[in-house]
Amino acid sequence: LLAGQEGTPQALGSGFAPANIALCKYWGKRDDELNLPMTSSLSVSLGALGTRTDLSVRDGGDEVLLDGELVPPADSFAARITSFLDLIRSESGPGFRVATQNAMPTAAGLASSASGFAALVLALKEVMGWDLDSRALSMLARLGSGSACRSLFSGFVEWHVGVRDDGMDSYAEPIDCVWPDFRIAPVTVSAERKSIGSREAMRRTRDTSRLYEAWPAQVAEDLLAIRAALRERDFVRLGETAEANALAMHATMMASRPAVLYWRPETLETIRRAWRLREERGIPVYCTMDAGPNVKLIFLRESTAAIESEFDAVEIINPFETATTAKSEY
Ligand code: 2P0
Repeated sequence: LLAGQEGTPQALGSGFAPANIALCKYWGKRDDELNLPMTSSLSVSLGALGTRTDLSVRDGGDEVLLDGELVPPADSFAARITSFLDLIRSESGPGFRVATQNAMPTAAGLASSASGFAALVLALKEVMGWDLDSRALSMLARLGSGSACRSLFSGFVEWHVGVRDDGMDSYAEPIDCVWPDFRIAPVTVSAERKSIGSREAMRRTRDTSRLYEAWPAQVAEDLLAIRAALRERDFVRLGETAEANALAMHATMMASRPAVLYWRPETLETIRRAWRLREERGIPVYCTMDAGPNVKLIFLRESTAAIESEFDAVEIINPFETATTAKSEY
């Protein structure tokens, strides 16, 4: 990927990348080193909510800051950044100071490695002077964290599974669909640190869950449905498919041995509340869940008042709001 890109690093660079939520999930790898997925996946990026990374070259080793605080090098957050930097630099250096800031709704549980690695790759492009297109940058971000390849783009994004062993055809691309009325709202049911990281959980699911055998075919079907729903602006089909896909992913996890179970009682309570809104009041609202107990609601702008009255203090995200009009602060 970086052949012929050697140059003298600039002193400073920065990058911003949005967080993303998958509507058709990435769960399980065919290559653990290169973060090559078993299936394609499709997400929506969260506009101005994401990660900003400021990067500078420094003498000595790397220094990692998160929201202004120095992170100990042994911490897994810093260690993952350093090992990613090791992939892209020669043995003689340089060292970097990586200052990362997350702009996320308060405690919404959206801070993720995806926007972090995508922002880091953009900052590195500036510092290293790489002449790379967005496809190459997406593949570089994928090496840091699989879902990061989708955070290089805004709006709806598809990560193509690829077939090659070297991963050179496994990258994300934006989908030509602007949907200004699309909304997503994280419902935080627990801010606790998760019991098992997604990396290990994915591996365990792939290796021990008999239900995982059915997952790739399910994703293939769901992707077709979601692509068609986006093309036709068919929100019910989109919501039904995304919700069913998330539930199917969790079913594969729960069938792992030992089980991977992220849900808390409040997770199910939240899902049931959304279903009640749908069944009793005809509000088209659907749920998606990732590697944790929190629920994200998806709905259309017209349902905003109903969602706000049912879910206290919920923060509603418009993925198509531009950075200049967004309320997020830096
Ligand atoms: C996704 N998740 O599609 C899925 C759904 C969580 C549940 O991608 O090991 O941090 O770095 O490739 O991308 C979370 O996993 O894992 C994830 P690695 P990643 O958003």
